[in-house]
Amino acid sequence: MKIIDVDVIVCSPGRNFVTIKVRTDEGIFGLGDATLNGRELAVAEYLRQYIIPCLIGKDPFDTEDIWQYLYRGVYWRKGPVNMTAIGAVDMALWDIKGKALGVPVYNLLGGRSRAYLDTYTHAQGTDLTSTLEEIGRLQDLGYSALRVQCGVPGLDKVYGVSSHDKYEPAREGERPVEEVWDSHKYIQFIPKLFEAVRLEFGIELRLLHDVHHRLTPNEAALVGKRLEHFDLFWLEDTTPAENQDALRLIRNSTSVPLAIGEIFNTVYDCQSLIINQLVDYIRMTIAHGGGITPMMKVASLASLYQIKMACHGPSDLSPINLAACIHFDTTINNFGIQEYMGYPAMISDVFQISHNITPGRIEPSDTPGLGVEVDLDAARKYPYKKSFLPVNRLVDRTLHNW
Ligand code: KDG
Ligand code: MG
Repeated sequence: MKIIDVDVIVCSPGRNFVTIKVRTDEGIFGLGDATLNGRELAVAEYLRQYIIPCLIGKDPFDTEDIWQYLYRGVYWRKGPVNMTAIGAVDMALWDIKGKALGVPVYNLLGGRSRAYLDTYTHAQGTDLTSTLEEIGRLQDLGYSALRVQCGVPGLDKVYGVSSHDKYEPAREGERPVEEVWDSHKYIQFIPKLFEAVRLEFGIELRLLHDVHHRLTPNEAALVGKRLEHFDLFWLEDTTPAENQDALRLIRNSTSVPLAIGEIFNTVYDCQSLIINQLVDYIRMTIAHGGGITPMMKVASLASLYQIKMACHGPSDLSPINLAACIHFDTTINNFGIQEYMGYPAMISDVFQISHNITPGRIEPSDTPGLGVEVDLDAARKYPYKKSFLPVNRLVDRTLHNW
């Protein structure tokens, strides 16, 4: 079998997605998600100009060699644009392999390690009252694991907590909107949030919280300690990931489980965190982590240290990435939990999935390949809309991490 052509489709059914369709001389095609929130066209053009010409004529079964060719062969390694493009190609090739052999991708990776996947979703509100209401609503729907985010009193907007009901921080426009941050206000408020949640809902709910890289190592240690007795499932991205030693300070100060890695692109971004056992969950996802091929290696390394994989699954990645995560999660032994935020209703015009998704749970399907379809005619009805993630500043306008 040979690759003969690759389409790059950019569409916006509710938000922007970059999709690739790898075509073969045998009529079988594979789908990949190349979406990088706020930088979509950079990946699309990188694919068109540099990656796709190198794929023509290659055998799509050679997933390892093609991955090495695209990663090591290029000389310029790593980076989110590069790795997202490679990730999309890799997942599309696994899709082709599965379809050609008539098996779901998880059967090519090691088979089923579990019957279903636990998922968590987002519960958020602009203030304490609306956040508690949202948790109650989601719990009634059947969710038992929730990422709880709440507007901080005195701050206008907090990483994606907006007036509308869904977490959607990207905003249409020619340049990013700006948000304002105050770590002191946040640190004072956040224990009150979790105290109120536990008081109202008891100890059964699994609670997750995302700090979104906002704190210094010492502030993160303090927050971890103050949240310890609320028994969190995890505390995510407490500090910017570039300084991996920061995690040692946090780890030595608190037993709160730590998650990190949604912006990581290679195993090297988490190698020292894993072998030094400084985190509990790795949040790399298939698209941004360079595909299924390298992510299986990350999972294997993490498994040696009882660290679990918990793929980033935001609605700014398409159902194709989610499908790739589902196959990966189904097969690895060290699966933690899968994030599933849901999508705007119009997404199903373009993407059709075969997995059974219910509140708090995903059951993988045995459809050959990744088990997801894309309707290209429908995609054309939703043209790309330039959007950016926000930029974040302190009250005195010093630039801070978003
Ligand atoms: O594009 C950025 C979002 O995917 C990110 O803000 C979501 O932090 C996030 C999460 O944990 O889902
Ligand atoms: Mg996150």
